[in-house]
Amino acid sequence: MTQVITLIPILGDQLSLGLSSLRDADQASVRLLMMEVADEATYVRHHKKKIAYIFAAMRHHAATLRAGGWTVDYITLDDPENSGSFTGEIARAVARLAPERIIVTEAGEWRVMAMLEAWETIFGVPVDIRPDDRFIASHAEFTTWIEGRKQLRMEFFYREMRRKTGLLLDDGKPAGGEWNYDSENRKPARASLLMPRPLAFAQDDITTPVLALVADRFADHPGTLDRFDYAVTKEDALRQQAYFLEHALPCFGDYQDAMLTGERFLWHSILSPYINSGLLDPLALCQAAEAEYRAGRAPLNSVEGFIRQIIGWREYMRGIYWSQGPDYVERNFLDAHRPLPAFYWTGETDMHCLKEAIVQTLETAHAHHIQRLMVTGNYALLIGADPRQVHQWYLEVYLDAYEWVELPNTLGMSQFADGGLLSSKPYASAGAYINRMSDYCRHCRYDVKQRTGPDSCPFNALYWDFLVRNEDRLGRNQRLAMPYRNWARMNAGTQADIRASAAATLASLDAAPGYG
Ligand code: FAD
Ligand code: DLZ
Ligand code: SF4
Repeated sequence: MTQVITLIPILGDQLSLGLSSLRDADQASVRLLMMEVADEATYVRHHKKKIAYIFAAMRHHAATLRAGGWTVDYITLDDPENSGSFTGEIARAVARLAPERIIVTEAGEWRVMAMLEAWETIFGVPVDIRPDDRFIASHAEFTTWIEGRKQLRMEFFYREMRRKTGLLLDDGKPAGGEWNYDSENRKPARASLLMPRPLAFAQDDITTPVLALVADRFADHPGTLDRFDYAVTKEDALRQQAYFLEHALPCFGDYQDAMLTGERFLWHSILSPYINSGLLDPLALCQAAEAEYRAGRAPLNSVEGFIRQIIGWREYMRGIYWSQGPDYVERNFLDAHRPLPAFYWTGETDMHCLKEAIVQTLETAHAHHIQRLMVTGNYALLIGADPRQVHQWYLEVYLDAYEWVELPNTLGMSQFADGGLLSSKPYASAGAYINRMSDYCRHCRYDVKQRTGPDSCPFNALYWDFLVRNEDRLGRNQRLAMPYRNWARMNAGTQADIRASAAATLASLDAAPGYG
């Protein structure tokens, strides 16, 4: 029997064959270790579909690795010996195999990185923690980029990433003459028979037992397992990628910010779960999107917009997460402390926009960006919800949620809890924005045109109340000068009515039990 000298743990979001820890490894003397562990499934109460997705994708990936010649120790959640934690499983593997060293690709969050960094001391075995080069910018590159900048703006970072990757460049200049076509990407959508729907993948004999296991062990977690049809292999994720490029990318730009009743996916790609867990390669995906533009099959505003989300926003969020340190999660610039309302876990609310976003989240573990930012995020911001609870909710309920990407999006972009590191003003809006970008208000029991009273859209009074409540912190923000001026122009009676309406909404939230 060959002496095992190298142990390589592969975490649940490291499902890529080109992973840095596997590079140059000698298959004959390496043991791979994959672990389904209770601690990772329960440190927050992940959506049932999210746990099922991760376990099913991990099991399929283990099969692929074995077929490729690797020896894999795969620890299932129901293994009676399962210790329940990454470190417990490394302890068992070290006892079983006596490895001479451990090689691991860095983890995607501070909490797990701290575990990896402790292994060398705990086990007395050298641990080589390698960079995760599935990302385009290294930690060092991002740190260099932020050094000396007073204001961080994604747009400038994005241009660097365009230059680094060569994406959409013609002789070093941006294709079409502009770096960014966002102004063309704000059309509201109409229900269309031609709207693409993401592909639905059948469950196989690896996925079916995972669903039974999750149903049994995580019955009290949010969400449903009904109609689990996500891809759980690289091949199927590539099928969804090809489907998106052909059918949805051409309209992606135009309708990027649109929302429609009953339309859960619109022209979005639904690829984030696959990119984030490693089944899809972000750079190869962007190159494939560029090829659609070069071949004349997709317009520039769509392709540039899509590529910007991935090499711009996605990389930028990761850079912010690691550059701000583990205490970033503690920030609460607006000193907000209200519990997140219980309806975030049930969808039981008369506010149609929130109901649509939350019910689809519980059913599919997915919502698109504008639903996350301008519906659920906006409402949480306006009522003064505790950003840490908001963060926990987003981390729990979305299939694509890993802390490195979820936290800056939620705490920074959506809740303004970092005081403006990520966005120059809060993404706060009254009902008019939702009305402009969706058909939600037409189906709602509230009237988006009314500012006060029992039938008024709650977003309206809450919006003004949010500004007034936070005037100390936001009143000097130049980008909010106009709304503050508009507030000052209202007569005292109108102001009092608005504040009373908001107070009634907030009091009703405080009277209902929040989620414990
Ligand atoms: P598309 O609209 O098709 O976009 C293409 C790709 O661009 C996505 O797959 C994703 O990889 C990337 N992308 C787009 N916007 C962002 C962004 N703001 N940050 C990072 N990548 C982006 N995205 C996550 O991947 N995980 C999260 O946990 C997450 N949490 C979020 C929380 C909040 C409050 C908000 C406002 C946004 C969050 N996002 C998160 C960003 C975005 O909503 C999702 O990436 C997107 O909805 C995924 O669906 P899609 O694949 O159809 O995206
Ligand atoms: C999110 C998650 C869940 C639910 N379960 C596991 C698991 O059992 N095993 C595993 O290796 N990873 C899991 N993950 C992902 C990790 O919690 C973590 O997010 C990543 O390893 C990044 O640090
Ligand atoms: Fe949402 Fe207000 Fe429109 Fe109702 S009226 S859907 S609560 S924005």
